[in-house]
Amino acid sequence: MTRYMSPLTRTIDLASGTIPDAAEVQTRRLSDLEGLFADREAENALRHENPVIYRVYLAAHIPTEEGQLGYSTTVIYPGTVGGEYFMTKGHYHAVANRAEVYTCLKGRGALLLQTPEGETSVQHMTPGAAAYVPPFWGHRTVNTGAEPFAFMAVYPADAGYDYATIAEYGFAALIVERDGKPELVPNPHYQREG
Ligand code: S6P
Ligand code: ZN
Repeated sequence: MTRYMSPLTRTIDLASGTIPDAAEVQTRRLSDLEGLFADREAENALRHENPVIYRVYLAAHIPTEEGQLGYSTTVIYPGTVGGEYFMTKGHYHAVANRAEVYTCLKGRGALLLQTPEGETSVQHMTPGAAAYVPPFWGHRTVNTGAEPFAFMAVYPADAGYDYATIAEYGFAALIVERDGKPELVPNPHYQREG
């Protein structure tokens, strides 16, 4: 007999991108992103302040089994570290062929994607933009605006997270502020995988 899961609804506060009735809120401070910003001196200078870079609001604790979908919102605060915009840690999915959809709710940002071979793609995110993260692409979001940038993610609940590959090799490109505008530049610390 099929065991039916009960349908559920969460409310996204569209003014802020938060989910006030979230099952879990994850707060990521600068110290949680240690070594991910390219300018290590600038990162050190901000170390004692340890600002909150972003928060993830997990709508519900969905079972992490095939067929289920997880969903959450992410709010990235405005700011830069050595000119590099505040951003998420970034990850591949542990089950690498799992895709995902990001819908921008608020603010202005960029979705930076890359293949394991280092091919890069940038998707610009303003409210209403619904971006597709195809299977196998690593993904990171960046707040390129002056206000909080928020988006909703919907993903296979069994996708999981591979943060280790990004921690070891980094992203091939960075998004930095130049003359008040975002610019894509090569990451001097990037090593090709493998
Ligand atoms: C999950 C999805 C998002 C991110 C969130 C934070 O597959 O891509 O919910 O988890 O935006 O980013 P990160 O890289 O710290 O998990
Ligand atoms: Zn993901």
